Amino acid sequence: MTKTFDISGKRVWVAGHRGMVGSAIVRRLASENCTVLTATRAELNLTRQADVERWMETHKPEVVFDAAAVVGGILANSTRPTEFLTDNLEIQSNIIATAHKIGVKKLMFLGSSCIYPRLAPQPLHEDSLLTGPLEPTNQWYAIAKIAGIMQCQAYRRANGDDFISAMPTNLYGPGDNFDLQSSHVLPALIVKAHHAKLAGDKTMTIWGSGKPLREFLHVDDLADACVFLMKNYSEDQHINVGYGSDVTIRQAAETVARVVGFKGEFIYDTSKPDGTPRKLMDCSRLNNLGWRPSITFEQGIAHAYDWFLKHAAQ
Ligand code: GFB
Repeated sequence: MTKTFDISGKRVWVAGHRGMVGSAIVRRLASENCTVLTATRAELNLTRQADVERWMETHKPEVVFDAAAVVGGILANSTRPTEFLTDNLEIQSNIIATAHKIGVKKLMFLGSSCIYPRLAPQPLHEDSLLTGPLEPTNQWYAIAKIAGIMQCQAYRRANGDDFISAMPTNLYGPGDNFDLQSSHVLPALIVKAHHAKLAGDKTMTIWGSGKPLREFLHVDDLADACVFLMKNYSEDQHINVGYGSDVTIRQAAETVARVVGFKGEFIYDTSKPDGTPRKLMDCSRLNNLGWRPSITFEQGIAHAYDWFLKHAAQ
């Protein structure tokens, strides 16, 4: 059952506001009549429970968007398991448990499409959670995110707390990480195509076979969906947030190359992992509530490239 939640006049904490998702939520909240709270890393170490309790007890958020997490692409996920598991478990558990303790009125926990089994039926329906083995390259992150969903459900069931979970598909946009070792695929392709174009290179390298399928959502669409769900969704089950269609990595690279103006060939480095073959989300539950994305993939890539040129290009 859904019910409307009013955020106007409330103190809204965006945990993780320096990240791509958190900063997009802060931008989106500028058009809502609420007080946005943020804490820098220097002010608050989210892995320390006592610090999180102290900060939340002092600042008294009434609404929380939990967008704070250690995130990264396929290589970072598979090579830094302790950060992706332990740090994320600590951060989310501290925030969610303290939100319960201080009586936060509503909390949204943000996860990822990697929570679903590697070979779950496509498109991925929310009911597929915990029906099979995870994709090994991101199992640490996935387990942390699954624990976050369960923690919200536990507080809801035991105490009636209005804690919800939203699971976005692969995201991109302003504020993305453009470091080639730790980034996701789209920012990496933007960097590679940009530098190849400037250097006059005839080729650029793509990891893996280019065949995996990925669904990409612009982070400003995600932020809009998060505010929409905060107002309109109040259920135990997590809810998918996606774009609605997917492309192969090769097609994504072609779009990036077109936008950036790289005209050479792609070389596939198959020593790098492909990861999960496909993770297109079934967003019928979200769509039936009345939300749809508004930024096309090509528009979104042009926007992301423009942001990269202004803020991250070297
Ligand atoms: O975006 P990505 O790193 O993560 O990689 P996942 C997506 C696909 O793009 C993989 C290929 O098949 C990569 O091999 N790819 C091609 C590249 N070239 C590149 C490149 O230069 N850099 C990168 N990074 N990939 C992540 C999970 O999985 O998705 C996280 O690791 C999270 O846990 C996130 O769930 C949304 O889509 O495979």
